[in-house]
Amino acid sequence: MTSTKECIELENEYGAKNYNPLDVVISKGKGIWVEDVEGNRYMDFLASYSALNQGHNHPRLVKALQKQAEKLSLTSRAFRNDQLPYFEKELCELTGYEMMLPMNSGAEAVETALKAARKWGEKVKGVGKDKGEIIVCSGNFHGRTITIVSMSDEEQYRDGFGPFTPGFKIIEYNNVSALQDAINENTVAFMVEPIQGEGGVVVPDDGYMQKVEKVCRDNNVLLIADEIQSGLGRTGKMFACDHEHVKPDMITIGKALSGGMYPISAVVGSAEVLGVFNPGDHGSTYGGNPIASAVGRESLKVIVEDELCERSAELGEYFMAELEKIESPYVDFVRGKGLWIGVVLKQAARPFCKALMKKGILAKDTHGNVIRIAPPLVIEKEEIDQALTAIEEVLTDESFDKE
Ligand code: IF1
Repeated sequence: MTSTKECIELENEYGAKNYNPLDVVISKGKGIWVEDVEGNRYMDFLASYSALNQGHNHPRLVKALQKQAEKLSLTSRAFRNDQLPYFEKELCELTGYEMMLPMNSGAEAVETALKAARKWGEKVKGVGKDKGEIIVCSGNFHGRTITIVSMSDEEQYRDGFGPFTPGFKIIEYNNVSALQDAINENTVAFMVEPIQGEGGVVVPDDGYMQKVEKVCRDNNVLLIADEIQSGLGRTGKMFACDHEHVKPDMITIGKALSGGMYPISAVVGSAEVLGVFNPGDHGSTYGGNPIASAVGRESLKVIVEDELCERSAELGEYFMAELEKIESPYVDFVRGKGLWIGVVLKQAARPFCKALMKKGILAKDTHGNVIRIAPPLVIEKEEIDQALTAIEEVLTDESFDKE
């Protein structure tokens, strides 16, 4: 019989060591709940980095996947399929953009946006050939391809992977004048996370995105929001940019675009920008395939019809207020938006995540000292209360070493 021990041993023997997961081997999921191979139940407070906003195995998504899989799985984009056109239309209508381009992983959506921005720079803005510059922020996380780690300032993500793609400038996050100062005649785009995930759920000052939008507009620089993690309800609005009524030139979307059912990503944007692509310029074998398109369509409907944005806003506010009431010697402060909360500790968060796991809550530390709390948006208030009891026990347990 499969056991936790056996699974861990097999991974240790055969798997590349690019992860160091908590030692829980999950075999089943439903809503916010997962079960390990020994039958222990846990609340999933990571939700696969917000891919599971709709919860594990949402029945409508399982059905959409099964139904399409029985009919047609892949055509490649050399031929057309009867799902992609509707996915394109529905995503554009939901987001208010003119065009979309489907890919698979988040990193591919980011690469797509970078390519569109560079090409727009050369062909529309009139920046010289190979001269386009793209500005990004310190502490960013946009994925792990060589080009994307070329824009990272996290040493571990880059170490050993050079030479890097040129043409990027890194400025301080949450600093509008740094953006103004970094722009020159070759700047084609500014790419930013409206809230930084990997950085530890870092929420910028109110008005930051609005000011950034104005600076970009005034300088004919594209604003690209990476909403792969922050989008699709996580922060209490469909997109984090909606909190400030900001409309970027492009948005990258991924993760919850399939509710965990399938790797699906997309870029949405104006016709002026995404219109730069001609046949043969860009693509992907699986991008926009019928299963992805069918699942993507249903995922969007679930977000709207299950009112996941509203739930995230309401329950997130409640959760954060209750977390703030916990008197813990270890907690520095709590921050976040919607059901995306960082409990910032004065010390390493991993031992606390391990203790939470023993109490049936799977959460992940980030940025060393932050406990990231981001459950599926289908969570019930009673489940939050149940979790709060466990979280309070852990955060007030005196047996942790104070560092
Ligand atoms: C891993 C972090 C989260 C993302 C944004 C693009 C991507 C991601 C804003 C790329 C991916 C993930 C991937 C996951 C860890 C993770 C992460 F801690 F590393 F930063 F979520 F906070 N833009 N985020 O957050 O999407 O290519 O992975 O589909 O294991 O690397 P992807």
